Amino acid sequence: MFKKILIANRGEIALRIIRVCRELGIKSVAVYSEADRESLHVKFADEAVCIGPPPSRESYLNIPRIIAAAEITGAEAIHPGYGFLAENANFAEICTSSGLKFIGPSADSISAMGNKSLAKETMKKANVPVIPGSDGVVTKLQDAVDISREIGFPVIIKAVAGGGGKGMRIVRDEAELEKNFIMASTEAEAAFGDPGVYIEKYLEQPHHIEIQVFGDNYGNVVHMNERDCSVQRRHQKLIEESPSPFINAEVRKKMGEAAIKGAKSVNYQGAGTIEFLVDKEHNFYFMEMNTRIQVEHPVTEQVIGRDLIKLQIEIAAGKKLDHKVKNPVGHAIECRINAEDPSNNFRPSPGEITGFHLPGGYGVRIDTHCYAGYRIPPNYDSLIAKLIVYAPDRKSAIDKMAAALEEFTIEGIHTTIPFHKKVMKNELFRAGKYDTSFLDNIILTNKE
Ligand code: MV4
Repeated sequence: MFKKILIANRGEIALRIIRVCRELGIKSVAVYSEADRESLHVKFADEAVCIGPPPSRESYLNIPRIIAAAEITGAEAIHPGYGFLAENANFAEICTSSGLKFIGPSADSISAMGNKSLAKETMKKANVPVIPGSDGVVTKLQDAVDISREIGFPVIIKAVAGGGGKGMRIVRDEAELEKNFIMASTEAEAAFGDPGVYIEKYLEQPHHIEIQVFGDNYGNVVHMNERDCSVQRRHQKLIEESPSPFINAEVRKKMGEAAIKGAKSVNYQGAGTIEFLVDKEHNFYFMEMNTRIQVEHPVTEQVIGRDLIKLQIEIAAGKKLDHKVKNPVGHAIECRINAEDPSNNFRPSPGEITGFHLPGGYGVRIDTHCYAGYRIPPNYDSLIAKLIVYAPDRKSAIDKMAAALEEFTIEGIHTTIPFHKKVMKNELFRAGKYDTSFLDNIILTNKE
């Protein structure tokens, strides 16, 4: 096992990783920007190294400084968390060539999934269902026309270097195709430095359901069931739950098996997530693979009864997977508490937290790096806490979440707590009848 790990991240996930290190008797090294001097990850790590000024480019994305921090402190491995450098194949490669174990998949696996069109082809070859569309990148307008006619409108144009909803265009008829094709490619070039786009059939109001997978260094891959992440706003997830209220045991089994096939086909090591779009008839299609631990991993931990961060570290250290596929037990829901004002278009609301009271009790979990007197810097994402509840069934989990949200008090800034309280009371949500268009609809019908 490693003796010392550097955590190349901040916020709740840095703290979450530090806690596991302490449990395993591993020394932890925090890195921090000048904006994060007062952060708990700096306070609770065994050592901390300042790696630069507030902008991410100059600190949490500054590869030479992070590698230098690991070398100076004698760390043997780097945990990238999520965001920042977690899916940067170049960073994973540099860690390896510097003699540091990157806690995650190989640089090759990261690259293979980073190009969204290539990832789709890889999955198709592995017999994982994919959405009908172009074979790879489309460069000529005539090809775009031919493919769209063949699969039928509406179609969606996506950037190969995109992901997470960036640079997508929905095209409803042929007259709209030319202008959107050119704009999508131009935007992709500007945003990602790669003009490549691909085309697929546009599915109306799909469900976003993802499967957690884990691979070890010996060719073993397991899945850990699904998370339903359909409650999203502008491609930002707000609520996740496991199991999904939409799929049954048979669909779960098929999706899990497809995810394992997909992960095996790229010799996947460590924690990963295969995202699927699921239509009304429960047909599921590969969308993207995330080659990192995700924000919403706690809902999976609750229903399968395992610490996934601990498992990531153990697998990186060479341990064999001992996890067998098992059905979810109970029901877990996570609400993302962001420093945003839901009554003002979710506008960011950084600043000082003047009052802070956390809910608690049986089945209530909070992952947060915040405290009364903490100043949320404006430089990073707005996640301030994850409130996770666990109960025997979905209804009790929703009731527990509603009660916990009532008690959760954050003063001095705006948060998404009032938004979550509304969702927990919403009849469609309570009935489990929601898809990715859910928030568009409640904003229309719930005008206050
Ligand atoms: C789609 C789609 C419908 N059809 N692809 C959004 C995130 C990006 N990774 C892909 N996304 C979508 N791709 C086809 N062929 C609808 C979406 C989509 C969506 C997906 C998941 C969760 C929320 C969403 C909201 C709008 C659109």
